[in-house]
Amino acid sequence: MASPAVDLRDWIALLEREGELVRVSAEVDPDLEITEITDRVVKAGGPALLFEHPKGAKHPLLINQFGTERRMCLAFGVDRLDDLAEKLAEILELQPPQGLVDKVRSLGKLKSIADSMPKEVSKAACQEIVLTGDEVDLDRFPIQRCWPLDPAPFITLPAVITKDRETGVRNVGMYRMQKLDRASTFMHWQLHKDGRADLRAAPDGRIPVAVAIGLDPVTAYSASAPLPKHVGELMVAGFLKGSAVQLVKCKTVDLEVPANAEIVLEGWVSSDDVGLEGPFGDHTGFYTPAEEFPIFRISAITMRRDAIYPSIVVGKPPAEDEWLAKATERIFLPAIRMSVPEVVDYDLPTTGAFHNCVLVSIRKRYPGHAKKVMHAMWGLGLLSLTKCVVVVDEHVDVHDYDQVFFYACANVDPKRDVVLAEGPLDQLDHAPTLQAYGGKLGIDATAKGPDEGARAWPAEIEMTPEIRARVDARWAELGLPEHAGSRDVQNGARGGRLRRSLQRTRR
Ligand SMILES: Cc1cc2nc3c(=O)[nH]c(=O)nc-3n(C[C@H](O)[C@H](O)[C@H](O)COP(=O)(O)O)c2cc1C
Ligand SMILES: [Mn+2]
Repeated sequence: MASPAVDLRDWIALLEREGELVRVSAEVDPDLEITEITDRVVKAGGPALLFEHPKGAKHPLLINQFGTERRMCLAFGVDRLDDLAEKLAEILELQPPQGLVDKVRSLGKLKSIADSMPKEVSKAACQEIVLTGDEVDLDRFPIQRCWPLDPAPFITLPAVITKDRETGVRNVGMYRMQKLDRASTFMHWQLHKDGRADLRAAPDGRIPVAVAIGLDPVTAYSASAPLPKHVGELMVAGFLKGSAVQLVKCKTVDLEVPANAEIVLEGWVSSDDVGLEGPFGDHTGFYTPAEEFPIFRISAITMRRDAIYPSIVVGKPPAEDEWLAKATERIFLPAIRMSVPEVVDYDLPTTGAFHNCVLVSIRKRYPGHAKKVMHAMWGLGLLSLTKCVVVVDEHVDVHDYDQVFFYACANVDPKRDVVLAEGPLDQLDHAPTLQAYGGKLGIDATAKGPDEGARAWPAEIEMTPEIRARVDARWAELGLPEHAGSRDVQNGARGGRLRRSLQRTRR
């Protein structure tokens, strides 16, 4: 596998070499039309699209760069997304070294962390062109109006950079930005997000903000990663890329931005400069209603010559953001295991819009263990917003939704095994009675015994390994269809798309 792309252009070239990109030279309208074209291509598992002539704009638009597992793996330079988890697990589980060989190996790992810290450079491609004052003009970019009830165009793939006044820790978050006019947008950082916390903590209620648009795919991904507030996204991006993110000082605000960005917006956000943002056709599959958010006043636009503007459309799943979320699911598994080591694996179904449902398999050891894990999930980072947690035993493949459904039905006495709780919910969820707060459902679909109030648990039906091996060996001779002989056909489960494609490793 090649190492990850160094910038967006390098990434586009890689996609093109791999047959993963189609250039569209016909003029298309960023107002709704690009959404309709892209949504069809995304849902068909099609290629990234480079719209070379978006109507009314001076820059081309890249979309669907993340839309398949293969492209996501190309982005990270891995064969499987699980390889990323293994890389992180090595660091997280670093033990005191035993012998000399062990010591040398640990030093190598520590060095790779040290080398991951962002580095400052003095000259950057993202500042080849600098526009200030009246020259600041968002109209030059093909900003998409994504869905019919959206009131305006939205910048959908930004990396929004702020700093914690107290600790100096830099935050990078992906928060959509509704265009207000040539030189201002809204800043949609939600209740539970770090960018918003940085504004809340500013003594004078005003902070500088820089927005990097058009990054290499790993750095762009890192803006969407739900890291603890004190962990820098750019350090993680550097670690995942295997080379430090290079930063350059902004021209009009006291912040640094990735030097390789195509476009940078610099400016200010104040807590008393707000307005009604939205509605917006969101990843929930519904329009999130208009709500008050702060306004971002742009003091400068800096960019590369011939800057390329990247975008993404969220909507009814599956959409392009599916694979950004799947990368997060895989990358965070070792971190979850640090706090909840009994977790074997977990899955956030795309159709559950990620925060609606978590399926988790555990090594169950004591009465109430599944219920303990539900509460752990409801206490972990942004997983705390999860509405429904289904817990299954370690032998169940959580990526095979038919299997999970089988156990969630077969192993459950709703009176005994269902937990109803309350807690914080996603701000965008339209269903709860109150916004951002409401009910939670836990389903214990593990096997239970008398120590949990069940009767003696029956044995599950399984064929012996000897007979299985014999039939495997004889399949060809039987003259039956080849695919029916696959071991995947067990428990009545057909095996989900994800299971087939991701080929998990278990520990
Ligand atoms: C395409 C896309 C769009 C997103 N839009 C928003 C948004 O508008 N507001 C928001 O708060 N989070 C949004 N998110 C989720 C955040 O990027 C994510 O929660 C991230 O962890 C935020 O960074 P933070 O943890 O540093 O706050 C979006 C994620 C993706 C992939
Ligand atoms: Mn953060």
